[in-house]
Amino acid sequence: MKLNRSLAVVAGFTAALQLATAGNITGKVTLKGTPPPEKEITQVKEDANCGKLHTEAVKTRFFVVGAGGELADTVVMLKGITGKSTGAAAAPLQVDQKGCEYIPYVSAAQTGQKISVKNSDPAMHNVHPSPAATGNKEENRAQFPGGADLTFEFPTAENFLKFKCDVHPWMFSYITIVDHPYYAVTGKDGTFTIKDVPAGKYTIVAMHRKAAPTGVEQAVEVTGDGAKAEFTLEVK
Ligand SMILES: [Cu+2]
Repeated sequence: MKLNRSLAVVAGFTAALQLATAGNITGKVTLKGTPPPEKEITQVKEDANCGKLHTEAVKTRFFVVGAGGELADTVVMLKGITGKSTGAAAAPLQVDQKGCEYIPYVSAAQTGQKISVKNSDPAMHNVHPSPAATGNKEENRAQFPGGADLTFEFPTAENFLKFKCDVHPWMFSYITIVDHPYYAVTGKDGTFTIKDVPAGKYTIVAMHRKAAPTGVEQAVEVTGDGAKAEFTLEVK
């Protein structure tokens, strides 16, 4: 009887350890094919305030891709998880307006996480998130040079929520709102790391605004050693 109880305690402890196991999902997103050349945004140099902030032509940022096809600005996240946001406790996502462009162009935040928008320009901007999902509020807020950072947050998951500027019609930023912390956005080397994913089987999705706007999915199993996921997206 005593032995059985000890075994039960050991079994319970082992189960708790397994539950607590988590790992990182790492991987890379590669673009197959040659993307169309980026176009110059001629309005920038024609603008009295913004033109002088650049010495080189400002171009669209549809495909930020390396020599080996490494694809930036891809949102990679676990699918089908809701109500797990830790956004309220997370550090704000920082977005800047510099040279009359939003930086970053593509990013992601959690539901309830603060999104802090800065104006580093000697020009006025008008920060205008225009969400599509129910519950996410459209706002339109002027921001003068040297003005305080503006803060936004959204309660509903939404892919590529568009921020625009009503003063400069070429300015866009796309922020994907996720209802859990298991996401990442690829950098210029195409890689991503989704940290501390509890062990288990998931569907992981990679979304790129031009190459995979509705996402490409694959199955992934996370163990204590983590998991790997490689994506190849095609130019459409
Ligand atoms: Cu602007």
